Amino acid sequence: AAIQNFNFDHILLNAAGVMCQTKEELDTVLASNYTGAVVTKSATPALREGNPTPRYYEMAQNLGTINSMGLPNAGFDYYMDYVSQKQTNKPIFFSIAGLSKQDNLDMLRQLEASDFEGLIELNLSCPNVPGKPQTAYDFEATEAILTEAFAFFTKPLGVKLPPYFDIVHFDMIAAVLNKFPLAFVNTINSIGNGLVVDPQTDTVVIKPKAGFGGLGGTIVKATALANVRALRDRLRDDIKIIGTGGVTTGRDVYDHVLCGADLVEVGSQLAVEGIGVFERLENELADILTAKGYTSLDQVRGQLKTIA
Ligand code: RRO
Repeated sequence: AAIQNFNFDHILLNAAGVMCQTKEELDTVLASNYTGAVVTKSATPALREGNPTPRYYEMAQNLGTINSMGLPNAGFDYYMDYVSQKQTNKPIFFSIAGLSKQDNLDMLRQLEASDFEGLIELNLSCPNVPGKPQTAYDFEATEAILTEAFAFFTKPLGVKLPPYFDIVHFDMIAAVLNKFPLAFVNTINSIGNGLVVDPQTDTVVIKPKAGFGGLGGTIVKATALANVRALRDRLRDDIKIIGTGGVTTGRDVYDHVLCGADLVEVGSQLAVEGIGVFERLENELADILTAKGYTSLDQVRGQLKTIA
């Protein structure tokens, strides 16, 4: 797969937030023989500790995860230092998630002026910072920040989107995104503000926001596929799609590609299973392709059938 001039030798990588907060974790993802790239934890201008713990929980039977991490990260300079000293053949996605438009524009200016030669992912969809709504649910605010960003930004830029749940909203976000020279969109971030109950104790399972948090894993797969498919149908061909959400098996990777994903990210299942997940998923995917007689994922991409 490719995004602009970047080639990816493997379709899988981590989703932002998972195994990417420290340099050691980023090295682990980069060192895997089964990852095509790495994405850094969404950065804010200054280091953040994030929300109080417990702030992450894995549901029984691998149904999924709920988190309200609250954007814990080592700060913009830490990740800039990491990418500037790193020697690697794999593309790096530098994720940023400012708490204001100004923070995002400041970080974009620094990235533009830097020697960083990778891709930039602007996270417009963090659901977990109290008092800060998910920007990409505000179509005017999304258009405003992209307008200001592309007035000076020339490096390959994409956006991380929240899930949408209405056909009109798919139309509206696509109409905004198609106005800009985006390299990619990444869909979906967690389904914001779910709530999980512990049946033994009748309590919520995470502390921040009285138990509300972003959902990931198995239970979000159908929503993720719908968003990948809906955006592939609506966005310009040159805007590539990273499919994220609900990937626990090779079949899930295959389904994302069927719906139009160019690359596929693993979040919850990477947290649950560890770095070995990439080898397992790639092998499971290869077995499916072999069984179906395909020699390349290019034969699968976007080929989802509908019922006449
Ligand atoms: O750190 C988080 O709480 C977080 C972020 Br920034 C995000 O974009 N998505 C998510 O599920 N958690």
